[in-house]
Amino acid sequence: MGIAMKTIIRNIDCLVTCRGEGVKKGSDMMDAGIINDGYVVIDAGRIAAVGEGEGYREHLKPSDLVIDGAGKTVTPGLIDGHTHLVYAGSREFELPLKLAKVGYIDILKAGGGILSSVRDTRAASREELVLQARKRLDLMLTHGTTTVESKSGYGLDLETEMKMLRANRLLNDSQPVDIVSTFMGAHAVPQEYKEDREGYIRLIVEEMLPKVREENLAEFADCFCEHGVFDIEETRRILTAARAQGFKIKLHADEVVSTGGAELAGEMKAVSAEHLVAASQEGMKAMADNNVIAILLPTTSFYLMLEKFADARKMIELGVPVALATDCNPGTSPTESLQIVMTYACFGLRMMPEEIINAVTLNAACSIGREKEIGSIEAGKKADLVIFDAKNLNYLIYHFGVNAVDTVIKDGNIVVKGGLKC
Ligand code: IZC
Ligand code: ZN
Repeated sequence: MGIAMKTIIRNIDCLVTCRGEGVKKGSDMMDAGIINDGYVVIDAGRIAAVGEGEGYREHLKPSDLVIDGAGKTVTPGLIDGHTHLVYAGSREFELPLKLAKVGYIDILKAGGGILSSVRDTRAASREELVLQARKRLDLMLTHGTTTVESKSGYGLDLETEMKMLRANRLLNDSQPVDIVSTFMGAHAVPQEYKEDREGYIRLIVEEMLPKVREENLAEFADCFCEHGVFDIEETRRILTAARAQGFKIKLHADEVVSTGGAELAGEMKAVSAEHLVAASQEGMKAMADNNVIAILLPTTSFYLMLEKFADARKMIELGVPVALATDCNPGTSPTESLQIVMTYACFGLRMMPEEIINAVTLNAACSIGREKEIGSIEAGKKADLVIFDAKNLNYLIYHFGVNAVDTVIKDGNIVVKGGLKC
């Protein structure tokens, strides 16, 4: 990619800066730092200045690229803090089972669900995985996502987990979207260890974690803490070992039933707990007390046909910082679009547009430890921005099911124009 041109976006009807000191919670989530008639100056891949009205003129040189923001909403590049980006195959054949009300965990227990994706992913080469994931990243980018967290966990053996994490690294180095890598060998117990859970946990703790660390292939470790998957004791053990080996901690907690995952996230001072549809109030309080970020995944609740969504209003009331993500995966949320998630967050989680945009930008950046570099439009940060064809923030969430992206700027370069990848 060439040297980024100095660029000025001016006359922006709705400039949503999401500026702020660190993670936002409580009523601060309503502050999206909106500037009407705003401008942004981008230089050498960074944001050089942000302001209002004609103030951009003092920065303007004849050689600058000038973009007109009339009728547009400009936001920080969207950040997808929870995905299972790298996998082979798909699970559309599970649709009739879902409609027959066979539960997600029951499908898994019968050797389907995650284990079906494990079979496909083990059988695929690293090149095939990269090719398929790159298509998803292209879609993410054209839908406004500029940074994505990507979990392993469809290998459940050393070789395939490493293959997935190496795919993350190759992808990070070969296309515009930045990837933050999470090791999730504790996504399920593989078939061959069905009668020997202890053996699988030891494999994770004694072989997989050290090898992933040695090759520096993941920053975070995650565990699917759920009834019928890994229980609280097993999760505590796996994540304690991960932390001791230098990983930052995340957990899939209370997705279907409450097992005390949110409480454990608080106890362990995890960076984030994710899903939380069935989280207890005590769990939410433990998260608030320990500043654990809730990553909510409303399209997954929709797709699992759960009776309810996570209680975002209660979490915000209790002071839990909330982020939102797609959960992009082949089983429970096959979508690349954070825009869809934003609409579901509004109608399913009853979050306000300002809370929602903070949740897919600054708070999402905090959930992956990148808040110093990305997540808001502030001088000094990376120039990752989206220009939406929406006259204001509410409109962006109200008009749904289609892609509102006009332009995406990544590291100061225009990478999507007129909704199409450049
Ligand atoms: O493949 O089912 N919840 N893991 C935990 C998933 C959803 C992904 C999957
Ligand atoms: Zn997940």
